[in-house]
Amino acid sequence: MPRLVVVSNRVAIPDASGKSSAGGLAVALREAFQRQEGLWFGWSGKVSAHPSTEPKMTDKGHVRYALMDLTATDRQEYYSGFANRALWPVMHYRIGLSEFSRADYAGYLRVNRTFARALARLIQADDLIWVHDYHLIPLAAELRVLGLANRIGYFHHIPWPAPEVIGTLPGSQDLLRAITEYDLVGVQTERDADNLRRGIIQEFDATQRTADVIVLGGRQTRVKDFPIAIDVSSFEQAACRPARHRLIQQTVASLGSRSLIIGIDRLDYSKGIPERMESFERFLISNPDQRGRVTYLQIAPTSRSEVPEYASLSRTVSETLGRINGAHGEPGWVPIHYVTSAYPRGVLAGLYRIARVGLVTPMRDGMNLVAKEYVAAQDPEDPGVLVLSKFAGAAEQLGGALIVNPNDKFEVAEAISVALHMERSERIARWRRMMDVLRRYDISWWTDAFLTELASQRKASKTRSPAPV
Ligand code: GDG
Repeated sequence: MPRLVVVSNRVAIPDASGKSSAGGLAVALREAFQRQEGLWFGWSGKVSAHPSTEPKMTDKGHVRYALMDLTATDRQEYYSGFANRALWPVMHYRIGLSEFSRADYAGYLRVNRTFARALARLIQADDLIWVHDYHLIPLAAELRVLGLANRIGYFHHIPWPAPEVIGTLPGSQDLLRAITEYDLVGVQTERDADNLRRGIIQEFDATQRTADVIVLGGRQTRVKDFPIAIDVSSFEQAACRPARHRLIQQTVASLGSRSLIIGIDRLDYSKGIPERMESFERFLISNPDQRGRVTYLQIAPTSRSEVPEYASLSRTVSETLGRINGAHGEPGWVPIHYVTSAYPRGVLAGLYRIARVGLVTPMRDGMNLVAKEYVAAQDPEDPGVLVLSKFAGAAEQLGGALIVNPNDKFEVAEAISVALHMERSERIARWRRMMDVLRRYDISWWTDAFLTELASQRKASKTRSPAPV
């Protein structure tokens, strides 16, 4: 079995107990790494004045971790600048928020090149290389320049927008070409796959060999949807455990007979948090009988606070929250509870379970794992209702949710009302439909499907010499 080499912007090294504190990718890859020997390469998250060009190696279990530090300038240009201020907004259809700078773009390319040079020295001929996320799109092209013919796959965790949207970003043509240096490109939905294939075909003289395969300059790239999943059984179990945590006990006590509506998101403008608060306000205005009978808890751990658009979002959320609570609250009832700290996964699972409504209304989202976690955590005998944005990738799979347009506050408000009044039999039927999908396509399915497809790609017989991006 070939060795698995994972590359991601941030790397989660398990702690002394063997557990990784980070969720997401670490959970997803745990199983794959148990089956095959592996290397995980990426940024340590640390900044250093004179970072080594050699990664720092740490062995844990079957996995070797290879970590690179960045300079403060690299971090600013590659991570905060191009990846998070230029690429992220465009990928989420927020062209107006995208701040392109040539210096940032040069920094993004420079870090990808530095990473490629450090990584290439660690690669063996048969390794399967799996790169993750928008920070590292040019990595395969840089590895090919160094002569690597390995099978290289890329998974894009966020949406891939329509060609006319990605085309607004300076440098997007280079990125589209660079992406064709991968053998397999995984995206979250069929819509993303279609956008990316059309983008490549429109921009270059590329041909479409089959529904999934694009050929450019004699090299073929398969572009396919692999909707990311969750570890369903571990979420079910976590949600069943007695609620020992102080926050769950306090929440249950403070709720009394009130229904709980929950939202959990990184504090990011793609998640639609102020818009959701305003939809909840619309619900209160349209349903005066519900005043004092529902509480909306929004957990939104701060993220990317060094990026100005995120600082501005934080202010907008605080203002919206203050205005709504001031206008509608009463002594003894605060309509919206808002916390910005992060909580352990077990606590989140417990909160999902006691929430009557899961309110997941991003303006645009690659998948949205919170939607899936909410469903997995429900009590099968008395499940809550998921209200889900049509612009979350998860909406393609979770047809049992109440699907809404997050731009329409009246529609979201109406869905909240329908969810709160839904009969138990309908809640169960909808929940079962969604659980069937989650169980069939769980996290093991996701890693297996991607890696099996990557392993079945023909190894490049020659490396075309791509123009370095
Ligand atoms: C990107 C894409 C795609 C949240 N608060 C806490 C906490 N979380 C966890 C959730 C969930 C994860 O963070 C968030 O995942 P999402 O999928 O909702 O969103 P992004 O972070 O934007 O992730 C997204 C994903 O990649 C995977 O491909 O679905 O579309 O944007 O697991 O539970 N976890 C803990 N404490 C918190 O307070 N422990």
